[in-house]
Amino acid sequence: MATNAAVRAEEPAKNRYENAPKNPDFTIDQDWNSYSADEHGRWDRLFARSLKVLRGRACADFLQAVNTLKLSEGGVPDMRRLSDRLEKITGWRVVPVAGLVPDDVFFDHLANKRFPAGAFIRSEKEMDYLEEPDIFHDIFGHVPLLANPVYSDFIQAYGQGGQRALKLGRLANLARLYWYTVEFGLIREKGELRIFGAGIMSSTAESVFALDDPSPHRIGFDLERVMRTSYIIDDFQKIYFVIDSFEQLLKDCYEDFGPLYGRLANASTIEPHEIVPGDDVLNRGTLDYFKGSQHKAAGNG
Ligand code: HBI
Ligand code: FE
Repeated sequence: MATNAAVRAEEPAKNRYENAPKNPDFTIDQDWNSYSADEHGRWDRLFARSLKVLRGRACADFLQAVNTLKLSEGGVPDMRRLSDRLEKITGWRVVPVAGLVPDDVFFDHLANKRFPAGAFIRSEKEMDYLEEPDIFHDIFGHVPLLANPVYSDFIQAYGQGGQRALKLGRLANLARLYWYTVEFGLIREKGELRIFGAGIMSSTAESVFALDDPSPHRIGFDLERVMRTSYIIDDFQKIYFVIDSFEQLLKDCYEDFGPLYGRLANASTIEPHEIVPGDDVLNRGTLDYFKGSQHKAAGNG
């Protein structure tokens, strides 16, 4: 009978940065030299596996930025060196954190063009699914599009909007906007659907499901409709929203959210399986995937 210590010793540390000393803004030292060959190798396998699926599925800006930012140079990226490249393009930097940080801290970083990225990399048994965003989800999924000036302005505006939404008690509505665009958004590109959301980008299974599977709804983006729509966090999405361009997304979100928040206070929540009058329906999903009793979770994979 293995003792607890022996069992614990077998369990790889879930997140070896969990107890790293934190600065007041929750940033930590990435300590890039501490990554093991195993961890570098895992990044390379995740990277290669995702790129194989994403050619023809990810939006052009994403694929171009992966090269511009030299994410393909191999191994876990050194956030300082990556930030030096990114900063020259859009003024953004990537800052290491141990994991999720408090909302107000997160928004303050985004409002100041700093993207917080988890420093830990998922364990071998979490290759296809993990709860918390790890360095692969945050850097491979989120960072490339920060090299796009219009999109990175949207993320900065989201940070500023987040600080205001916290004060107005409307965070749940704003988090839905983030969820259905930054995490799970699709974009029309030369008449085809392409991926831009990081949650899809960093999950090979969802990269296929979101574009090809007949199960989910695919609806044209509408700001108020998105902010009324609840979401599920531990499986594929039942509904994906499609934007025409990052310019359209930024323009739609430049309005003063005050009156919008007023209308949302009296608006009912729309469930993700619903299609409602006024929806620009690109695909009325069969929802078959969600009828099966056992379907795999997608998470921040
Ligand atoms: N912290 N590190 C990190 N990454 C996130 O994506 C994140 C966070 N804290 C809060 C948060 N996201 C969301 O709750 C807000 O977007 C609402
Ligand atoms: Fe994310």
